[in-house]
Formats: sequence, C-alpha cells, structure tokens
Amino acid sequence: MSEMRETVRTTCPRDCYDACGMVVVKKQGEIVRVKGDPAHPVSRGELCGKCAVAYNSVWIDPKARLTQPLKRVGKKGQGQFVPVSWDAAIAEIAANLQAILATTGNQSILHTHYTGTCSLIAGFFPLRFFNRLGATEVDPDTVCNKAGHVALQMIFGDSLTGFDPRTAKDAACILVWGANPSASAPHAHKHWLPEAPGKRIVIDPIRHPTAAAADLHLQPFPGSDGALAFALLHVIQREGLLDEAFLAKHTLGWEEVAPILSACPPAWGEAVTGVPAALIEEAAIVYGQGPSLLWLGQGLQRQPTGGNVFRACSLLAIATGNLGKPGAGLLYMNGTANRGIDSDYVSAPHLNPGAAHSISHMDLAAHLANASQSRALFCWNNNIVASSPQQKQLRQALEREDLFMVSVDLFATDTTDYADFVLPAASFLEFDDLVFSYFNYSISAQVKAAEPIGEALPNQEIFRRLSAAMGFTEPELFESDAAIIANLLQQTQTGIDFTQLATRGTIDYTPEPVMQFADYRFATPSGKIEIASKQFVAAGLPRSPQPLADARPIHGKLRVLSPASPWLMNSVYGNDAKVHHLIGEADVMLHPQEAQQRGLKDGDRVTLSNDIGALPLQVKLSDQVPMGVALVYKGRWPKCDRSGANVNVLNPGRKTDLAESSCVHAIEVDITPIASIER
Ligand SMILES: Nc1nc2c(c(=O)[nH]1)N[C@H]1C(S)=C(S)[C@@H](COP(=O)(O)OP(=O)(O)OC[C@H]3O[C@@H](n4cnc5c(=O)[nH]c(N)nc54)[C@H](O)[C@@H]3O)O[C@H]1N2
Ligand SMILES: Nc1nc2c(c(=O)[nH]1)N[C@H]1C(S)=C(S)[C@@H](COP(=O)(O)OP(=O)(O)OC[C@H]3O[C@@H](n4cnc5c(=O)[nH]c(N)nc54)[C@H](O)[C@@H]3O)O[C@H]1N2
Ligand code: SF4
Ligand SMILES: [Mo]
Repeated sequence: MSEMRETVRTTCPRDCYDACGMVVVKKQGEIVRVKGDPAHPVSRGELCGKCAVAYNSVWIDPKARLTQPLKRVGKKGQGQFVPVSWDAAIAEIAANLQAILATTGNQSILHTHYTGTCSLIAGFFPLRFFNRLGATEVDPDTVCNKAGHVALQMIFGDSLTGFDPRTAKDAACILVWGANPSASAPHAHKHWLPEAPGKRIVIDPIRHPTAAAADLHLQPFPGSDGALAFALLHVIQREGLLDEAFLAKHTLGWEEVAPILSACPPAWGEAVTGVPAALIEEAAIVYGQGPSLLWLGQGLQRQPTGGNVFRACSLLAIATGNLGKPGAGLLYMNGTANRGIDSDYVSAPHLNPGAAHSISHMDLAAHLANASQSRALFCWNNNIVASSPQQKQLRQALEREDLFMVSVDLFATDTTDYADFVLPAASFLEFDDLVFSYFNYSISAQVKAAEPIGEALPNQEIFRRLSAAMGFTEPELFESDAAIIANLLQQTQTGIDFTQLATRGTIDYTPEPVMQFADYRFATPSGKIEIASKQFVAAGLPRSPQPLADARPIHGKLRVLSPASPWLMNSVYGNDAKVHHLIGEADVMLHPQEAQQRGLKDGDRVTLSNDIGALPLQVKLSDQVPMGVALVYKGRWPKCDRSGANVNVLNPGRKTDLAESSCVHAIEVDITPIASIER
C-alpha cells in the first residue's frame, strides 16, 4: 500500500543571494522534511545550515508559530494577548485607521517593511494597500543598502543591473569587495567562487572563510575603502592598464579624478588603509589586466562615507573598461526589472492619493517618539526592535499608549510584543509565489506545499481583507495571487506558465549569460557613466569621488562590525532552539593580540558601551578579526538573551554621506571587563 509520500519542488525566498531550490517531502499530507533540490544549479541538493535546521523545526512547528490573530491585553512590550477572530481584528484595525484618517491624516500612519520574505507577492503586494492609504513609508533600504543604490544610480543610472554570474567562466579575476559570501551567499561561496577559473581577490577587514580561501586578501581598516580604491587606481594608471578609449567614449568626469591619483601611491595607501603596499600593487595588476568582475557588497557601504566608497570602488570597473564584455562587469544586486518585471505593477504607486512620503530608518525612533508625527505603525516583514538602530529609544517610543500598532509576522518577536494587534502570517511553504534571485538571472516558483498553520494567512490576503474593511474599491487591491503570478510571468516573456515553472523549480532568464550594459547606454542625464556630476553636488557630496578614509578610533575605543552571521538570516532563526545552541552565548570576537593588550582572555565577560547604550558580551578570540575591531554578529533576538538587547542597542543610527542610509559598521565603543563579582 502506498504510504502517500509526495514531494513538492519550491524555492527559498529569504533575503539571500542564493535563492536555493528546495524539495519538500510530505507523508500523508504532512511536511516531514525540507531539503535542497538536487536538480537546482545553486543548492545542488543542500540548503545552508540555518535553513536546514529551521525549516525542519520552528517554521513548521505550530507551537513556535503565530497561529491566530491576537489582541493586546497587557502593557506594551510585555507580549500579553488574547486570541480574536480575523473578522474582529480586521474590523477594529480598520476602525482605528479610519479615525486617524479623519483626524491627523494618512501620513501619521507609518509602515515599516523589509525582506522577511522576498517572494514578489508576499514581499510587495501589501504596498498597494499602503499606497492607497497614502501612509508614510519607513524607507526600507535605508537600514541596509541605500547609499550604494543611490551612488550607482547617479553614476550608471541603474543600481539593479549587475553582471550575470554565469559570465565568471570568462573572467580572469573576481574581486569581492565588502561582501561575505561564506555567510550571506553560502552556495556562491561553496560552488560559484571555487569553480570560477579566474583569480579571486577579497577586500574585507574580516578574514572570513571566503577571504581565507581567496588568492589575495586585502584587509583594510573599516571605512578606508575610498582611499584604497585610489591607491589601486594609482597602480592601474602607472602600469598602463587604464582603458583610455572607454573613458573617453562612455564616461564624464575622469579628468577630475586623474590628477588626484599621483598623490595616492601604494605606500600612501598602506599608511592610510593598513593594506601592505605590495598587496595593493599585486591586486591592482591582477584586476587591471582583466577581464574582471567586481562584486560590491552591502556591508561595504554601511560606512559614514558609504556613498563616496561606492563611487570610488566602482571607478575600478570604469577606469579599466571592465564593463559590457564577457567576464567583465560590476554587481551590487540584480533587480527584477532586468528579467522584464515592472515593479510598479506589483506595488501600484499610482494608488497613492497624494505625494509619496517616506522617512529614513535612522529617524524611526525619533519619529515614533513624536505623537504629532505618528499615530499608527504597521510593521510587516520586518523586526524593527532587533534590526533597527537606537534599540532602547525605539522600545521607549513603542511603549506609547497612543500609538496604534499592528504587527504581521510568523513568530512572536521582540517587535510583535509591542503591537495592539498581531496578525499571523503564512510561511512561504504555504502559498504560491515567485522568487527572483538578486544574484543570478533566474526565475523560480515558490509552490504551496501545505495549508497555512492554524489561521495564518499570506501577507497579501491580510491586506486584501483590510482593503475591503476600509471600503477601498480599486481592483488592484483585490487582484488574486494566480492573476498576479500569470501577469508577472507574462512580463518576463519567457513563455512559461506557473504550472510548468513549478515542475521545473527554477529557469534561467536567458540560455546564455546576460551582458550587463551591452549597449553602453546609461540611464543618466548625459547617457554616459557620470563619474563626476552636479547630481552629487546637489546631494551634498563633492562633484567627483575622493580618496577618503575614516579617522581611526582613539582613546582605546574599538570599531564594531556587525555583519551577517552564518547561522542567522537577519533576525530570522534567532528563536530556533537548535540555532540558539549553535550560536552560543552572545559574544564579541577580538583579535588575540587586541584582547591580550587589554588584559582580556577567551570567555571573559565584558561590556561594550557608548553614548547610546551598553551590551554585555562574552569575549571570543579570533584571528579573523583585525586589531582595533570588535565583531558582533547582527540578528540575535533580544528577548532570547539575558541582556534583553542585541548589538543595535549600541547603534546611534548615524547616517551615511548619501541617502540617509545606515552606517552601522561605524559604531565605536569602549570595552570594559565585567568584574567577576557582577557576573
Ligand atoms: N547591527 C546591524 N543591524 C542591522 C544590519 C547590520 O549589518 N548590522 N543589517 C541591516 C540589514 S542589511 C537589514 S536588511 C535589516 C533587516 O531587518 P529585518 O527586515 O527586520 O529582518 P529580519 O530580522 O529578517 O525580520 C524580518 C521579519 O519578517 C518575518 N517574516 C518572515 N517571513 C514573513 C512573511 O511571509 N510575512 C511576514 N509578515 N513576516 C515574515 C520574520 O519572522 C522576521 O521577524 O537589518 C539591518 N540591521
Ligand atoms: N547568513 C546570512 N545571510 C544573509 C544575511 C544574514 O543576516 N545572514 N542578511 C542578508 C542581507 S539583509 C544582506 S543586506 C546581505 C548582506 O550581505 P553582504 O553584502 O555580504 O554584507 P554584510 O554581511 O553586511 O557585510 C559583508 C562584509 O562587509 C565587511 N565590511 C564592513 N565594513 C567594511 C568596510 O569598511 N570595508 C570593507 N571592504 N568591508 C567592510 C564586513 O566585514 C563583512 O564581512 O546578506 C543577506 N544574507
Ligand atoms: S537562506 Fe540562502 S543559502 Fe539558505 S537555503 Fe535560503 S537561499 Fe539557500
Ligand atoms: Mo539587508
């Protein structure tokens, strides 16, 4: 007799470069195993460690998930709720919104969202509702990557068209600058990079596993990449590796950069960045000879001069003409538009009754503390208490009794604890959707493998119901998932329908690698690459990129880097018992010599502190970390740690030089031992 085993092929929609193909094994209708799809070119049968654990535990565990709409009964922040029906929750939320619309108006309703799930419908359809409402959007990219986006948009007219990773077969060099694939793109680290025939260069203050496996690892002091780029360009110019013809034909402003290069020899580079001059020479020549790929990481631009850093670093590709030919190119991220998708179709900005209004995540805590600016907050796909700056101030603001708050999540997070209503979201295993990798030029099906747990609903269905309760009538607000999927697949012009895509899992957008900027037409005002422009001046930057490096910390302070942990996905999985066990006690990684100089040893308890907060941590020695730096991974759940806080309690929310974005990798702290009596 058949034991009714079946498998469903689907795709991981986490905020991850890899977008792995997966197989869900079911027995008698129940999910029994979630694993990698052996046929998928990226995952090759293996999920990353964190997903292999959590998709087989908390994500499919009704006891760990939110299963019913909840209404607050306790004090804000205490997480005390009673279950209510969907109808009651939706009706009461709509009534509150109506009252606010009638008094303080739509812009006093804020919503924060990000990449809790990156599938297209669950990730973006709710924007139709908030656009219709005319709510204030907390600009999602400002907590992550906006400085880099805006810099590249100003230079190339586009920040979302990157090289096609398949072109690595033609590259003599791959330079990974300020990204950590070993954590943030584990399969690119495991397969793509090692299989590429070219030399691998990594530029990162941390000697993470991708850096350790590279042919060359340059370890600059954080925030000194602008200067390092100029030192590399000095060598490239000296060695005759500039592509003068390319510069003359396709760019504007090189003449403003060239005269600066003579002042930036490798010895100067070494003094300013800490990278040995010989290594600067070697890397410049390998890259300059090309063809070369340049991967600009998101960690790279979370620096006070992150906009300038991106301008300076992208000069490498521009000055050597490493664009528009096989094995050449630059990548920040690949957006859906380069697979034919009209993102405005999904988010429907035309529904906004007025002008779109947004604020930076760096201003969120202050904005929420001000009752005249904020009356309601919706938080969906986003765990702001764990991820946003000024953690303590944010918590205080969220305690406001007159702030009406709604959270939509799969789990009871530190953020949902403050909500008036918590709405349970269905997971990606529980509805159909589409996933577009932001690294590879692929298109993937997210396929429903089980019914939603309890009463959970996909984000999109929650906002359809809210639209109805608000009395909105625009058809865009009620479009079905099936219709949206069909429409999106049609936009890709691949000729595939969802049933076919679900069978195959993932398809390549084109059979051959896409050539980035093949036509050398750039969506800038001049149609050329704008190295220097008055757009930058209008944004408060110099006309051209500068050889800048941040001042190093003084008075014994350390610079905190808090990048992606290999075991967490932002804060996702922080509540999984096995993951929690694997990541162990909250720690700060220090270079052994740094620790020794401060009289600290492995396992000591210390407090990191600055003007904004303090965080107790355990010292862990690691020679991955350079002198002067403290490595504290992002993404732990505050309430799962004794301190009730994570690294963002130390984050003052300082803004980058461009686009009001996060420069979280510039936090400075004092480190003090916790006397044994206080332990
Ligand atoms: N110190 C420090 N802080 C950082 C960073 C850093 O480098 N250092 N990095 C920043 C960056 S790059 C980013 S992108 C942000 C990320 O910050 P967040 O967007 O807050 O990321 P997550 O912690 O993953 O939170 C996503 C939430 O969405 C939920 N979720 C998952 N799937 C769904 C779904 O289908 N529906 C709904 N409604 N919810 C879902 C998850 O359970 C989780 O609670 O953090 C930033 N914070
Ligand atoms: N496992 C896992 N994967 C993730 C995430 C996660 O939390 N966990 N988060 C996802 C998200 S939201 C994002 S945005 C991406 C981010 O993924 P990445 O683009 O890889 O960015 P980060 O991990 O923030 O930081 C990458 C590297 O930047 C380095 N860095 C910091 N400051 C500097 C500097 O001044 N100069 C240079 N050269 N390097 C610097 C850090 O040391 C770190 O190794 O990863 C995604 N993937
Ligand atoms: S998080 Fe990334 S590496 Fe892990 S399974 Fe999902 S797509 Fe793959
Ligand atoms: Mo991010």
